[in-house]
Amino acid sequence: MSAFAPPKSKKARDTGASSNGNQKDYFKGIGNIQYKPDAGADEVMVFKHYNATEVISGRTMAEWLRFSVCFWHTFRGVGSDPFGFPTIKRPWDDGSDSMENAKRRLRAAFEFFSKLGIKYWTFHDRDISPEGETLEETNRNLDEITDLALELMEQTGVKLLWNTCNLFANPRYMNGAMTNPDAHVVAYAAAQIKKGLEIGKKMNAENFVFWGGREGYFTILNTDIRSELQNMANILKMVVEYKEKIGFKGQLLIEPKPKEPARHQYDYDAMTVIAFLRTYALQEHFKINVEPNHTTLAGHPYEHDVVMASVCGMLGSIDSNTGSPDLGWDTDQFPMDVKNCTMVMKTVLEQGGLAPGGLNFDAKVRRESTHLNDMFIAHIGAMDSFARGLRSAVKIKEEGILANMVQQRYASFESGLGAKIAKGVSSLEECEDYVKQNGEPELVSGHQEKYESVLNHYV
Ligand code: XLS
Ligand code: NI
Ligand code: NI
Repeated sequence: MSAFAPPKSKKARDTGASSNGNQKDYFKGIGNIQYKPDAGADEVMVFKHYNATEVISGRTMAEWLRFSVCFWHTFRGVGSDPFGFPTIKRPWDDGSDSMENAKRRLRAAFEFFSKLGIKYWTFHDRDISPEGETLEETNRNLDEITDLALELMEQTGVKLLWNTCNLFANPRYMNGAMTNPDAHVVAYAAAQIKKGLEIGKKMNAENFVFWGGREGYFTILNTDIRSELQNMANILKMVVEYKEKIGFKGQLLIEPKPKEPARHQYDYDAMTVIAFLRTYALQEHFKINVEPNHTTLAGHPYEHDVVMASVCGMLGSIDSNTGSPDLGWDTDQFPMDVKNCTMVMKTVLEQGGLAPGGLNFDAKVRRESTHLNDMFIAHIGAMDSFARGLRSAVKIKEEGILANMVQQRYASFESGLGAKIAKGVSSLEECEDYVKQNGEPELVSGHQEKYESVLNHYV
């Protein structure tokens, strides 16, 4: 993940921007993004579908969609990849890991959030604040930076959807964090998480995310899987205890991903995480943060994990991005496919909303998209795609045509033997008697193409 690459130089470069001023001039010439439904095809710095205050199906669009900007890609991404150096240079960023630079990045970020009209943000501890020589120094840096972040949150009204700990970039975590074979490293991860929860409480985070960056294995030969899973569960139990002890109210979330950076990651997909949580009796305390690019990496259709988590009552939040399924790695692109967005919003509507979760754009502009405007265009395009998805999903729900078709398909479970099977009160003997009396079942069409045509009507 290039966004986590350490800065090349520790020396400050003159950005021409003052480090302590409050002036909002990092995005000169760009005003607040307006809703302009009749804008032409080439007008891309306006919302054509997302109208934050418009009430639709009982809530404002902002309440249904709960969009969030992620700090790591949008304010730490530099466009480097395994084959090429950074392509993206921001005027406020001198490339150093000084506290002044960290503060400038924050000020630029909050100007961006405000102009975009986005209500939430997310960050890793290490994105916003540099690591020091010791844990104590690192934590002091984080205290100072989050003081400023809180001030900016109060000034702008932007809230924290979630924070998380970066437990994968530092070399100490090369063999894992909570699942490291060395207890010393596991203790370090636990200490970092303790601070993360305190920061979450201080900033009123609505959720707290665990993404198991290096929790997995490269070879089974050197790995005691049973002990690693047990240790991870034990640390997560400590998390639940400490969260209650300090009175942090955020929802705990686990974000599945099948691979990258580890060859196999324990939190493979939504159902794997749910099985893990149930095995270790943690299911009451955690929900799932689904990232569709990870879902497709796991070999599933785009909306699969969103649906599976929701069906299990475990869908907490969504890292709304997309990949290029033809590539097979985590490209973290902005979600621009209206049909995908419709399928996600259909599930969100069916479960009555996502709060306290949201739609976090864990997405980065392409390394070729180097213009400052591209940051806006990417977010606006994705917000508009989800707004269209919401509008279509509301129509699908209100007209009820798809729901009726599905209900018809399962009608045989509404009465007679079907109802007894559905309630779990039948037996193998009774089923055998039924078949003896009724013979061979008829073939009933699944009508897949009809369902697909009906969906196309709305999108
Ligand atoms: C990486 C993950 C990461 C998490 C937060 O692939 O998506 O960005 O969302 O650690
Ligand atoms: Ni993510
Ligand atoms: Ni990802």
